[in-house]
Amino acid sequence: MAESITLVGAPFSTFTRTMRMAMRHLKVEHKLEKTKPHTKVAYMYNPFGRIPSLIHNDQVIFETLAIRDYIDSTFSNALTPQDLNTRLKMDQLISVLCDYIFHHIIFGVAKPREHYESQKMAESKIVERLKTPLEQAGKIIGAVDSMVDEVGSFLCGNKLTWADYFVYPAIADLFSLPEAEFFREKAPRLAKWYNGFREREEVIYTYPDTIADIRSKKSSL
Ligand SMILES: N[C@@H](CCC(=O)N[C@@H](CS)C(=O)NCC(=O)O)C(=O)O
Repeated sequence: MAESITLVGAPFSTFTRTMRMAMRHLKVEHKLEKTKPHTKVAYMYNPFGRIPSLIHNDQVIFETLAIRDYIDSTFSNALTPQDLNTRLKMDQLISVLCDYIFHHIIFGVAKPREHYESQKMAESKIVERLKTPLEQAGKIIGAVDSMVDEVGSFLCGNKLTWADYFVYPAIADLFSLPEAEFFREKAPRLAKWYNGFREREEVIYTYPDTIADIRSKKSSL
């Protein structure tokens, strides 16, 4: 029987993009069933209505950490380092992304900015409202930066790992905000890594319809 592999998610979703990039890099052929969070389709595969979910033949896997484990165990574990110290660094970065980066930077700055812009709030007022959350976000991104290896092209040094695919989509979206320069200054190692990583084929392939892409189209109008 031919393999059937479907990722259920949306191009703008950072966690969906993580999986799309990783599977493309690992040459796991799959189709993308496009759905937003909290649709009927999203709830069919995830009791919380979140995305992404992975469907492999009759098996449904939701939550990206479980999807990562499934890909490692079923298709290829090339993105998980065998060396304990590199693996610990990778897991710490993924955990930091799912917690601090999401809570304090995405939900603290990026989403409120999106909301204020959709309400046509004046830019000066947005800047004023974001002042305190941005200070907090600056501390967080600075702390993340200190975790990035100084040598090598990847977050964990010379080894491409899951951490690169987890962290990249959120950073790419953050670097598309008017606050990008502030973030780059607070996180020079992340900025350097981002500048190299953004040229990769799987990164370019998954760029259309991301938040960064949508914002770049808006600003060129
Ligand atoms: N813990 C979930 C997080 C997934 C997640 O939050 N996905 C976002 C899209 S990137 C979503 O579905 N958001 C809808 C919401 O926050 O209610 C996982 O690892 O899969």
